Amino acid sequence: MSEQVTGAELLIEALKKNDLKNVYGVVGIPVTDLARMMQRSGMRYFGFRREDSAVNAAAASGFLTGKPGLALTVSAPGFLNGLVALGEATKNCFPVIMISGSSERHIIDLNRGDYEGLDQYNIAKSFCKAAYRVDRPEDMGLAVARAIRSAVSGRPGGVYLDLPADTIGALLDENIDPESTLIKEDDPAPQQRPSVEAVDKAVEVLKNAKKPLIILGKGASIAHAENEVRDFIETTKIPYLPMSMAKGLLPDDHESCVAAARSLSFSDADAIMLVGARLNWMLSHGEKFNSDAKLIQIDVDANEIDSNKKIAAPLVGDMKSVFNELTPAVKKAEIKASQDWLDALKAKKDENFAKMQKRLTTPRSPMGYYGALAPIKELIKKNPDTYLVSEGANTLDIGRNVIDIFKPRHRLDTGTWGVMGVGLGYAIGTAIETGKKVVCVEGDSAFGFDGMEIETICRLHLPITIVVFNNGGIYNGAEKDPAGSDPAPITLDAKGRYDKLAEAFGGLAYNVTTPEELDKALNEAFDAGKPAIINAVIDPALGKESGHIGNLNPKLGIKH
Ligand code: ADP
Ligand code: TZD
Ligand code: MG
Repeated sequence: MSEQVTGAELLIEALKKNDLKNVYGVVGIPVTDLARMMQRSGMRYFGFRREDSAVNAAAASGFLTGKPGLALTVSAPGFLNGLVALGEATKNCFPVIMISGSSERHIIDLNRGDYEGLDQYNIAKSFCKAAYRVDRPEDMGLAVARAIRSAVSGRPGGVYLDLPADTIGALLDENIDPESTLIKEDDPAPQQRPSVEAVDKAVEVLKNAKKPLIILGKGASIAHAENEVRDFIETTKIPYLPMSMAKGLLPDDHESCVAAARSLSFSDADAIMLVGARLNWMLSHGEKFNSDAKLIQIDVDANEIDSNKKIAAPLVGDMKSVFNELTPAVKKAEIKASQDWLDALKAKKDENFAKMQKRLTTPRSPMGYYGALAPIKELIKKNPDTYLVSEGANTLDIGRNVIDIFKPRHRLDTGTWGVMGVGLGYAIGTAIETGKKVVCVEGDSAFGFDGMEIETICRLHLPITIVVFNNGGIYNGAEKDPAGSDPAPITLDAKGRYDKLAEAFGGLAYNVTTPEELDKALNEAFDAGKPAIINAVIDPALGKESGHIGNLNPKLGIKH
């Protein structure tokens, strides 16, 4: 660093010192030069079309690498565009730091009216795990250290870092050694071991169980605990159900996976072990479990325990440490799932597999969801290193059941907040961080939220194949307004050619109407490793209201 350094230089040096080198953002006043300087200093800066996509890319990076992803936005509107994604990352427990340029405090605090002026710092607080504002250049190193530790320790999440324009440009006092202001974080997410009593209690519950079940949540993926989880499951033979972003921790075709016997396992299990999975809406707050089932919960956040149901045996600690204590204890207690229970689940699984196979292979015209998903399922099976990103309602829900995942953290989707418009940002972050191919399965509505990121994908030459399930609507596309001639609230353009967007930016474009055409286009685009959009025409009459969660709609008694 030169003798007198700016806040911008100190920020960059602090990030680099902590091995944070990729930044996803959108520039403008007051961060354009900052982004240039990042790039010139050896960091990689990736420019997006909207801030939520940039923050989503950074969040995907956090999920995949375990280090906080970095996003950069301009003030007020850019900040607000990014805030949904920051909120979502926080809900998802993905570590990410959103850095936004902001106005000078003396203008904001007296509400004097600034270009893109907003009290960002105070607004951000309720949408993230922690928010920090840096008022002096000498605090830049401290701010980055605090942001990193907040993002990754305990339950990971989103952190907001507010950079007023005057701090970015401020010069460090020449009497302060710049290097002395920087901090390299050492062990930012320290182990948290469960107590011996907690482990004993969990073993006791498992010992008394006749029909134990494990629900694997994305907390286990975030913790990179695949080896520990596998050891536990293969030791005890306890059947498990993966939540969507826990798919692939163990391959979905593992003999202990009972995803295809979900209802039976919920209704019959007498002990359920939640492994990094909250009892939130995704698990119907535990209401569908056998009401006598005893619950065990592994979570790094003690506050999660008893949040919806009484937890008989809480195991509070980080996932790896918990299994390091629990697995030897269950080995010693010789805990094994009973063969009767496994046989009952296997019978149900076989029955449901047969039904699924029929759905996937029964020809129908126009093309349906299952017919369109079959070639994608095959492609991922043949190429298990491929990452799958998905969003939509029916597209997401049916796809989650159909497409098997074979490797940890190889599926990213709408997540805990159910947000549309995450797909392309996640796909871009994933392709950049892993260097691997990504298939992005998008409902036509979902794609509309962030579709312009196809320009980003093409500009960066990323190997992302987007398949748009075009059924002409939010949920479906066949509805008419019975009282007039305006399109119905759920209607979109079923004849729209989403593939043409790829063509506009030099990507590959396909329009397909049958599973065979989709298979051919998908494999061609995938093999080419180039940006591609496949417009997959799906029967507009198909698609249930709200996919698999239509029960959450208030009942207003209208016909549709
Ligand atoms: P899913 O949606 O897959 O059911 P959730 O997002 O609801 O999963 O739950 C993830 C849980 O995992 C959160 O409660 C979070 O606190 C927990 N978690 C995150 N990281 C770890 C970790 N390293 N060790 C243990 N628990 C973790
Ligand atoms: N806005 C945002 C940001 N997130 C949302 N989840 C919604 C609106 C509401 N919504 C859903 O919950 S799913 C969905 C919307 C708009 C799109 C469903 O249509 P699709 O998928 O075309 O993506 P299918 O296959 O037609 O069901
Ligand atoms: Mg649709």
